[in-house]
Amino acid sequence: MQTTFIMIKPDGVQRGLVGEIINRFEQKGLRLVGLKQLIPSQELAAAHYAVHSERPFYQGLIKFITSGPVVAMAWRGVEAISVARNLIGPTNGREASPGTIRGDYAMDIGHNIIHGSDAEETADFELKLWFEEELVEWERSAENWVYE
Ligand code: IDP
Ligand code: MG
Repeated sequence: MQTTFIMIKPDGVQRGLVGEIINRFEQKGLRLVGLKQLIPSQELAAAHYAVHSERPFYQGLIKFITSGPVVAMAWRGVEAISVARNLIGPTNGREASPGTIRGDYAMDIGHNIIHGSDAEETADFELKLWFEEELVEWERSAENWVYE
């Protein structure tokens, strides 16, 4: 089992895609173990995107992520990190395949609706950063039907 950090970015919230996106993760069979809406502070956004701090798009990215509410989530399942990345699709919405979240809803590389952790170490770091210890431990009864 892995837990991955997923964030619906301000464009996804403003465009009314919160329910649609949660639905996709839920119906896939992942278990929701953390959920909150917040307007990220400068500090939180900077910590989250620290790896990109030298990139030319960094200032614009921080401005975008702090511009309004995001929906932060934690989803758990077998290989949840790669499963979620596959649901999300590649960074550039124009290149993402239909059927993926970015492929279906995004036309831009920056405004691309959603974030998902890319590895176990980044998932651990991001979950701690956004949720500290607030994740919810529970068993999803449907998992007996999701997994053999
Ligand atoms: P990812 O979200 O698919 O993992 P990363 O390369 O980690 O993509 O970049 C983090 C975020 O930074 C992207 O989701 C996107 O919002 C933004 N970003 C990445 N590359 C560009 C760019 O070339 N121009 C503008 N924004 C970008
Ligand atoms: Mg990334």
